[in-house]
This record gives sequence, C-alpha cells and structure tokens, in this order.
Amino acid sequence: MDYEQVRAVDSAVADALAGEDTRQEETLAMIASENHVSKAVLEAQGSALTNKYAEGYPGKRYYAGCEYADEVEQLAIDRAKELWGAEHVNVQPHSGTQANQAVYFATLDPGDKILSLDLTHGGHLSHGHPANFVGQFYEVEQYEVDPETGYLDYDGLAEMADEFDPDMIVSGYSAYPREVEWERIQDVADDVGAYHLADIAHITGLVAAGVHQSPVGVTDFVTGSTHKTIRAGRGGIVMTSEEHADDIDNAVFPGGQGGPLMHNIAGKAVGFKEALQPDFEEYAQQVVDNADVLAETFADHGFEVVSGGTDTHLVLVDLRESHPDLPGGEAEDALAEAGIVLNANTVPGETRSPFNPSGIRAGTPGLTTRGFDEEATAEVGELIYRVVDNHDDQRVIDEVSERIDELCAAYPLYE
Ligand code: DSN
Repeated sequence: MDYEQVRAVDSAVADALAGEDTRQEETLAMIASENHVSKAVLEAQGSALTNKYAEGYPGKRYYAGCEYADEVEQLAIDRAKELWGAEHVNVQPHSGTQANQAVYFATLDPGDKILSLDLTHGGHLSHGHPANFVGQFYEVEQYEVDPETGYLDYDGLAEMADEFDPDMIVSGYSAYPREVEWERIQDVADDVGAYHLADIAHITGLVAAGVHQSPVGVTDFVTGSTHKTIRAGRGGIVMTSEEHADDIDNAVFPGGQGGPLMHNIAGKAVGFKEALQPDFEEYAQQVVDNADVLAETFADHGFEVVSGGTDTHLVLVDLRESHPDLPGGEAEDALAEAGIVLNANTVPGETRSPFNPSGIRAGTPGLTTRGFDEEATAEVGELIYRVVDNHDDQRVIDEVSERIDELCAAYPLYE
C-alpha cells in the first residue's frame, strides 16, 4: 500500500507502515501464531466501522445507527457457527486472552481452582501464569507433558485432577505440536465435576478444516483467536452450547469489555467466509504437511524435535542436545538477520530463563499462505539448520539471506 492519506498527515507513521509491509514481504513469517490475512480482510479492518459504537448484540444495542454493525456481526456469528459447528458463538472478544477471561468470569469466583498446562510445557499466559490476572485471581495448579516423550501426560493429568479437585480444566496450547485428545481430558473433567475450556487459538483453522479433531460439542467452552491459522484478522472468539450462551454473552459485554471493535468483527466475517471456501481445507492440510516436512528436515540434520515431530502447524526444537551453548534467543537473532522470523521458546524441562530459553518454535501457516509446498518448506528447514549451526559466521548468514530474498520474490505475499 502507498499510505497516501497517512503520509499527508504523518510521514513518520507512513514510513513505519510501509517498512512493515516491506518487512513482511521480504522475510519469512515463521512465528507459529502469525499468518497473513487477505487484502479483503485488511480492507474490512480498515473500514469506517472503526468509528461505530455498538455496545450490546445484534438487534439489541445501546446505541442508534447500528444497522450495518448488526449485519456484519450477525454474518460473522453465522459463518463461525457453520465453520466450527457451534451452537452459540460470541465474536466480540478483542483477543484470545479476553475470550478466556470471559469464560473464567462466566463460570468461576475469585479463588476457584484452575488446572492448566505449565507455560514452559506449551501452555499460555492466560491459563494461569503467576504474572497474569488468572494466576492472581484463581488458585492454579499446572500439569506437564511427559518429559520422555513430549506428549501430554493424560494419566498424570487425571491424577492431579483427582487430588486438586479443580473447578476448571484448561486444554489447548501455544507450543504443543501434537494432536490433543479432547475427549480424554473431558472424561477427567467429568470425573471431578470441573468445567472444561479448550483454547484452540493456535489451531482454529486446522479444527475448522477438519485436519485436527474438534473440541466443539465435547468441551463446555471453546475459545480462540482469529488471526492465526484461521486468517480472519486480530481478535478472539468464544464458542459454547445454548446452555451457557447468556452467561458468556454477559461475561464478554458488559462483564469484561465495552464497545466491540466492529471493524475487526468485519474482518472476522470476511475471513470466516474465505475459510468456508473449499480451498481452505487444502490450505490447512498443506500447513500440517509443511510442518511435518519441517520437523523431518530438522530431525535429519540432528536437531532434537520435541515429541519427535508434529501433528499440527508448529515444530518445537530443543537446542540443548545439538547446540548446548546456544540459547534460543541467539538462534532467533541470527535467523532474523537471515530473514527467517521465528521465536525463541521455552521447552519442556526448561533450564534457562524464559527471556532467553532453550528452544526455538517454528510455524508454517505464514509460509503456506505464500504458497510454499513441502519441497520449498524442506529447503527452509535446511536453511534454518544452517544458520543455527553457523550462527556466528556472517558469510553463511549473508548467503542464507540472499536465498531467502529469492524465495520471498518467488512466493510473493500481496501481489
Ligand atoms: N503469544 C501467542 C503465541 O505466540 O503463541 C499466543 O497468544
């Protein structure tokens, strides 16, 4: 985009926006939680709906002039119901964390007990980290993955639930590469009489496309964000049954938010329509196929891949075996210099600081949106290994950077 209007008012912001466009075009976005939305979603998010207050819900607003806001929000709701097969959907949460907040607020009292996965094992801040409001308002215990296999320890989770007697069990993760067996966790929740929240923020698109099993209709609540594998722009979503519909709607508004971000809800509506097209299933399958190839390539070169592979869109590498002196943050920096943007990540059994942990996390949603297939992704896997293995060799970083430039030009983003 040329940002002509912005430039006329504010050249500093116009320069930064143009710089970001170029950065996204000329580097590979491999942060597993990121993706690239279509120009249609961008346009909807940049629309005049940003001006509109629409507190309330379609047909029942606290402001006049909501006829188009109603139309857009109802379309987003109806399309989400069709995509995920949910009885009730709330599309107003500003983010995945605020979607989780709504579920806690609807179901728990301060001091109630939450059982969730530890952050360093793949959980999310909003599942109960002490620095997050969840860790401070509720009593939280955390389960872990099996240190040997990297898979969820379902039996350990059941034992912990038995002892801790939680009011809420949280499943769904930020850095867990394997398929989640929602029904096994639901059985545990049933046994101890706890609610079950499945946070599918990372895998919304995979679930919608049927390439990962769905928790909808299995767990009490499903939350997600709308800008990751589903490509519908920034925001959050809550799905539940009719039984909990009013409680969730009241917890989102007025419980936790004021006016909904109607321009973002327009983006969600457009992105959901795109995801309802037949080619979205192909996209989601390709995301998983590409991640599988990436994991294989890493393993072939000697990286320790957590859990030995992936069933999803992400691959987690524990660098401690192959590169014991290289913290994830330094690997992240060297890769960024070469044009491969991913993030350092904690790994199960983490021994370093969360600010400079022992692993790196790589995702394929962004590459796949650009059109990368398995062959192209395997090449990226090799380039990643090369940079990590030669992180202090500027010549190698420059060579890889040149190849990344070629790949970005061959798979353009916004033509
Ligand atoms: N912070 C995001 C991630 O990178 O996984 C999740 O919200």
